Amino acid sequence: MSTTAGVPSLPEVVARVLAREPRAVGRALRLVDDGGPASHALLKALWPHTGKAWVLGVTGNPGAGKSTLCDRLIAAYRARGVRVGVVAVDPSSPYTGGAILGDRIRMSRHATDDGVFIRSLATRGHLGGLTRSARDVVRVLDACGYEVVIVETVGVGQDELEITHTAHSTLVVMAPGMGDEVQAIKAGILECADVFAVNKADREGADTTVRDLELMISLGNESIRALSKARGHATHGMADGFVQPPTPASPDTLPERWTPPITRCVASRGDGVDDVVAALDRHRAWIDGTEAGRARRRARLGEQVRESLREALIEAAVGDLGQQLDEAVRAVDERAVDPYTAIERLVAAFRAR
Ligand SMILES: Nc1nc2c(ncn2[C@@H]2O[C@H](COP(=O)(O)OP(=O)(O)OP(=O)(O)O)[C@@H](O)[C@H]2O)c(=O)[nH]1
Ligand SMILES: [Mg+2]
Repeated sequence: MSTTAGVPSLPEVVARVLAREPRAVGRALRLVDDGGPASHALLKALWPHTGKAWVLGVTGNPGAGKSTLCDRLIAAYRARGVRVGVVAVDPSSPYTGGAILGDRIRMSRHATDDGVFIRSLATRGHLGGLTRSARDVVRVLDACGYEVVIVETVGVGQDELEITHTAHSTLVVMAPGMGDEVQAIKAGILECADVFAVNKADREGADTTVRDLELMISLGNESIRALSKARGHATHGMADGFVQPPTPASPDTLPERWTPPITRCVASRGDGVDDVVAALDRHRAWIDGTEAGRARRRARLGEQVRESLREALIEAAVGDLGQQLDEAVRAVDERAVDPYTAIERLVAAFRAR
């Protein structure tokens, strides 16, 4: 690896990133965000230094208080002396400066803390590649020695759901008084929730939201399995038994099966945040300390590998088949061939190369 015209070599870049030099980290993140061969070379070189971070997904409806709660979580982990990386996949997030002034002021206390690194990913311009980008950004932060990496996403859309597959634990933030919040959220998010936080508990309706969630968890077992199966997802709802009633367990014994606990908090005041942190600690212990937890971790890794493989295969096939692909589309359009035969031929042509 040679150094030409002031361009640092790969080992130099890696050394600077591992030393958490802010400019080097920023440049590395831009590189992996863009993707491509240079990014792969960097990610391969960083890989041996990854695997230490605990990745926490924070998701939920817009305005539920995700960023406010993240801010509290950062403070809680910093109080333990843990370095925290944050990836905010959310254009309206206070991290990006897009939202309320109060949030920006609150965030600034972390901006001056070199134990915290906050990166926002714009959802625009990422057609399909957002999941990959978020996953790779998480890996860079992991390699840099951020022991906790928080990924905040709005819980709508397939991309956002996929991003939660990157996480070891997923916190779903709900808020009362936003209409049909439980209904709106159940379809996709419920199946990936490890811990629920009913935020804005200072508002009317928090009890109802908690009750709705409890009911949904107790009734949801079968429907969640059916839903997951229909979508071909190996969610933990299937793998570990998303069951009710919750297994009572003393603080030092870990349950065989994980049932998402429902916590309440007022993130804006910091009330109840300790409970959220404790529930997350417990889930982390479960993931690391039980066979079911480890199986769940492997299942998510499997999903990530499949997602990456799908992307790589599509890219390779589109690149290799080029004109043949256009011809197949034309033939199907002219009804000269049925789409199934057309696909079979394309797959055969790709395999033969
Ligand atoms: N009353 C009340 N307001 C809160 C609480 N937590 C957050 N808020 C307010 O709710 C609004 C939205 O909070 P955010 O943290 O930006 O919510 P978010 O889920 O990150 O929002 P998006 O990223 O835009 O989806 C802000 O005005 C917060 O000050 C709470 O516990 N109680
Ligand atoms: Mg936000």
